[in-house]
Amino acid sequence: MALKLVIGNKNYSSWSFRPWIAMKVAGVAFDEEVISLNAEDFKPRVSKHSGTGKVPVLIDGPVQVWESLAILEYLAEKFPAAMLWPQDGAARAHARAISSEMHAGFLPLRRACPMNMWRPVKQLVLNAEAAANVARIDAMWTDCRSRFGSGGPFLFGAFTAADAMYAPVVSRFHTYGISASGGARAYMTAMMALPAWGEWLSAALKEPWVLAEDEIDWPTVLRV
Ligand SMILES: N[C@@H](CCC(=O)N[C@@H](CS)C(=O)NCC(=O)O)C(=O)O
Repeated sequence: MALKLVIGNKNYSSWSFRPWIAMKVAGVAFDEEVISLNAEDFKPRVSKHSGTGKVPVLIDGPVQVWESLAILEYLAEKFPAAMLWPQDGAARAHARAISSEMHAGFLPLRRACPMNMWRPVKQLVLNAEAAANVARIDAMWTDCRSRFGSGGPFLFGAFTAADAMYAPVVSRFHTYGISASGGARAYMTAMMALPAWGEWLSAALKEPWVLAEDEIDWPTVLRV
């Protein structure tokens, strides 16, 4: 039976984007079920698979996995050839640490800059807490690229779960015109050039659902 990933809107659902892009880049076949976060039946449909009532959820026969990072761990175990974590132990520990840091943190940035893939690039002046998050992420990306990135354009060279965890942050930096240093900017360019990125983006741009709380220009909705 095919794997199924239950996700929210491609335009807005940053947590959904993480396992989705990892599965696409890894070449894992799966069905997807997209449920708009504001659909009336969102909670009952998602709660059939996850007690949190949140997306994403991965369904693999009788196995149901929620929480984006747990889904990535499940995929890494089930598809070892995809090498979703770096092979080197030190690099793998680092990748897990920055992935956990993302999963647990950066709330000011997430609140100030909701993922919104159809918003045209337009600079936003950040508050001090969000700017501190940006500085930390820029330093982290630059450090990963210089220490572990020699084998490719991603944080640990080849694409890993850590890149999946930061994919929505790349999108936010891009959308809100956040300036990033040279290495971080090159990393963003590599991420946004992934065919999987383009596939997600073109589906996002066609979605009809508008969520006021994620539109920072509300009541104006800027769409490319
Ligand atoms: N920690 C969770 C966060 C999941 C989450 O907050 N998902 C949002 C969509 S991006 C959601 O389902 N929101 C709907 C709701 O809270 O009712 C994860 O990593 O998967």
